[in-house]
Amino acid sequence: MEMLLILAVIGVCTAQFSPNLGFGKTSIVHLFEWRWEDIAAECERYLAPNGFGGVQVSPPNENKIITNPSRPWWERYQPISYKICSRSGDEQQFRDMVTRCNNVGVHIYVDAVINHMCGEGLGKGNLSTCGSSYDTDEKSFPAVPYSYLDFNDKKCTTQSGNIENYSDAHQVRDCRLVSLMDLALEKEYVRGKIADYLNELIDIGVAGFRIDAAKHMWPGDLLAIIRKLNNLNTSWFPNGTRPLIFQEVIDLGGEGISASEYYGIGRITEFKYGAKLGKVIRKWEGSYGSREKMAYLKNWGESWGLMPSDRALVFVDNHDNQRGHGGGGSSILTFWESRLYKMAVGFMLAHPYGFTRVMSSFRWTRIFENGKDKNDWVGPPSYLNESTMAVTINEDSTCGNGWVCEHRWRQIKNMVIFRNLARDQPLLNWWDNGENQVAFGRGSVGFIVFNNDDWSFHKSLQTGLPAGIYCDVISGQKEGNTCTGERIEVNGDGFAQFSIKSSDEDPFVAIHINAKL
Ligand code: QV4
Ligand code: CA
Repeated sequence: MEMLLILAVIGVCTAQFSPNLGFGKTSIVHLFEWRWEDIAAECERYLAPNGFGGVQVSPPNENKIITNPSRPWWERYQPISYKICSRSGDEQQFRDMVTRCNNVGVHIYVDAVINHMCGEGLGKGNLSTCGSSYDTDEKSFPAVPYSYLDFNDKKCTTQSGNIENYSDAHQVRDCRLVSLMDLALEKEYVRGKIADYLNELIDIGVAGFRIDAAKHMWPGDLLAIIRKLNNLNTSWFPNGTRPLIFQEVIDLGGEGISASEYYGIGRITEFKYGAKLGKVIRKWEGSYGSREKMAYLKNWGESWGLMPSDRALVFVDNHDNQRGHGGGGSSILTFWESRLYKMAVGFMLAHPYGFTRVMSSFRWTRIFENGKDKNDWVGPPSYLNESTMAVTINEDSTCGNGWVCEHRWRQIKNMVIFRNLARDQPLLNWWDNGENQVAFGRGSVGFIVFNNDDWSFHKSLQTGLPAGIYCDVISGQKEGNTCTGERIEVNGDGFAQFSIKSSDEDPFVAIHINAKL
């Protein structure tokens, strides 16, 4: 009896680390700022057929409409209520998206903004995405409702009321993040309102949550909220399935709060991953003063100071650090530097460490002044009436209307498939030249080779794969029984000859058993 009880408790506690992906799936994609109706269509026409397991969606709840600057993407991080009503669509459209995506085995993960409401000092009004009123002077959000009793101001001791010093854990949790009105999460009432919101989403069919600004919440408060959450909707998930929780804690070291404080609650966004991998692919100086090189990736993972793999949600860039917000710094690679970016995403998807998230962005006009992008606020492509533009699909399967759709880039899409095939396979047959030419395999299902040096690569390597002719899924892909890219012949002993010029458009090659001709 006692044993059963212990097992039951452990079951409840560990389940929120599971990605809750359909069988054989390994990755999700962040469709940043997409409309619900476009996501629904994308699940059916592209994500399901190409092995994507899920979508992280932008915050679905009602937010403050910001007019200065005009409709920045970041207005969605300023909640006014928990009504499902945003620039991405209304509740009906959200429900339709979740249903249609779940029905094709692609799950939805919601960005949950629960640490705060909108910025202070906005006064009184109803300029919100659903027209709900707010009064920041009275600290009142009637559509929840929250009143002045539900905010943290009494606990915060800084002069400004804002976080001033990130080495003081009390400030970081009890004061305002960039003036955003900080909720008193120790209050049962506040916890209940948040849990009601998240439970409504769970009942609609979502599979988990990104917890925005988790570093700014006491782990105990957050855990208390997570414990109130329902199991997932049994129309699509097995009985007793807990929602996946991944917490946004930016821990690059050297602050008062460490990501490890949150290991017990769920997974955590590993910001060191993209920062360090960016340095390696750029061949910048590393922590020890010498130039980083890909050969050092031989022990990539925990040995690099990354958190335990089963706690990590990993990504090359996210919606913040691709435009200079949040953590990571200048080493972060994005679609703007597509050649290096594809290598970084390719490496991430081939390597067994962590649970992987692919970024999918919109384009904006960058204006750099003193190294900072003045247009870092610019919102999604939009029509004159300020509504978000539809994602159109071009004949070559790229996206129109300013949507970048990195997840549709052949190299990235094919590596998502590679990762699915390799999911239970160990990293084997590592090879490197001591510089920036590296190769490794995943069991006997896949093999990848990179040449990030300034000279040609020409070598025979042990792939671990069965003999045959394979199609490189980076320079092309297998279509029917033909290969639109380079062919690689694996001999009976597992060896294959690889040639990669440093001038190649994509200086890497990947083969896997499903790309055998
Ligand atoms: C400004 C000043 C304040 C001042 C205030 C009032 O900075 O000092 O008191 O005006 O005059 C926007 C503006 C910001 C403004 C604030 C409040 O950019 O200048 O404050 O609104 O009006 C996003 C954006 C923020 C944006 C916020 C709310 O990145 O720029 O702030 O949305 O609209 C840390 C955290 C981490 C966080 C990261 C960005 O530890 O949790 O910073 N990341 C998440 C999200 C991120 C989001 C938030 C948290 C907040 O990923 O997108 O911030 O929900 O590292
Ligand atoms: Ca807080």
